[in-house]
Amino acid sequence: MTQTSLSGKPFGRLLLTGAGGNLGRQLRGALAEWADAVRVSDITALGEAAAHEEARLVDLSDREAVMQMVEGVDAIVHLGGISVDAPFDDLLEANIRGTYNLYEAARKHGVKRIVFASSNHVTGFHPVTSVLDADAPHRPDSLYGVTKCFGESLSRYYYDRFGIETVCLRIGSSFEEPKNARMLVTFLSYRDFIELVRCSLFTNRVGHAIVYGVSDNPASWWNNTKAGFLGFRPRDSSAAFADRFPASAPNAGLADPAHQFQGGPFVLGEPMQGAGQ
Ligand code: NAI
Ligand code: 15L
Repeated sequence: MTQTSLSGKPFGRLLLTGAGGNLGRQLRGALAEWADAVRVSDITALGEAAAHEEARLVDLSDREAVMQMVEGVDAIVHLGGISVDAPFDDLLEANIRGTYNLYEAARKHGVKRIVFASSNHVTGFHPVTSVLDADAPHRPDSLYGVTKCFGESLSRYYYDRFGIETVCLRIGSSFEEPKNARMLVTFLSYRDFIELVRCSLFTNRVGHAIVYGVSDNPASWWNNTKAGFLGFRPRDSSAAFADRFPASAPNAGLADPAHQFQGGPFVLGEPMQGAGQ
């Protein structure tokens, strides 16, 4: 962890990509406590910048703009990109080229730690009867999931070759509340998400780590024992929402692929080549 703060905060400057999105908006407040300056970035409106924030409207696929955006930061929380399945050409620009641009910029500017928002969809074609850990093979359930596999592999390479540490967060379903029966298993509360990012930034040595981002739910498909060194202890649970989805327990309807595999409805998508196709 870099210690370049003038005020005693753990970081001098953090970069948050995807700051205008669902999770970025949740994290912005917490980052203020952790760094003197927070560079917030997105292609969408970022709202009013707080005194400690530096707002940058940057498309991750723009190599030169990303290079400038990364200059002078100590660590990066990379949430930016397309967060659902989408046409390949769009995913290629935002998630593949964009993540490559970010890691190259990190290498050139000497950034030592990145927290990468991966997804449970890197292993979405594992059956709901399996319990997975960090060593489970990739079984992406969509082109979107494939782009997150790329991010996990890219970050592995940048660690092995250049020593840039990454924690890959295989986030489950992080929203205000679970929206369906599947999310009773995959739910990650906003509070637990923020704590997971905090652990990922503050743990002394992380190397290249993989952790499932999930709250302490009654049922689980994921075992985080191998990421125990991060010290992540979820405090929330989907239990309080269980009575909202009584008819469809997570393992019900096993003939339907959307119930058979962990990725849920993502497993039923079809590859789209370009916008509108
Ligand atoms: P979101 O879609 O609300 O936010 C993503 C942000 O990235 C958006 O504000 C969007 O404008 C920005 N973005 C898209 N393309 C971009 C580009 N080319 N250049 C710059 N910015 C771009 O998604 P959310 O929920 O905030 O998720 C954040 C990250 O976490 C995403 O990478 C997503 O794939 C991942 N994730 C989220 C989960 C969840 O349940 N919220 C579950 C698993 C993964
Ligand atoms: C994801 O990767 C998506 O970003 C999010 O919108 C949800 O669909 C989530 O997975 C999920 O699996 O529920």
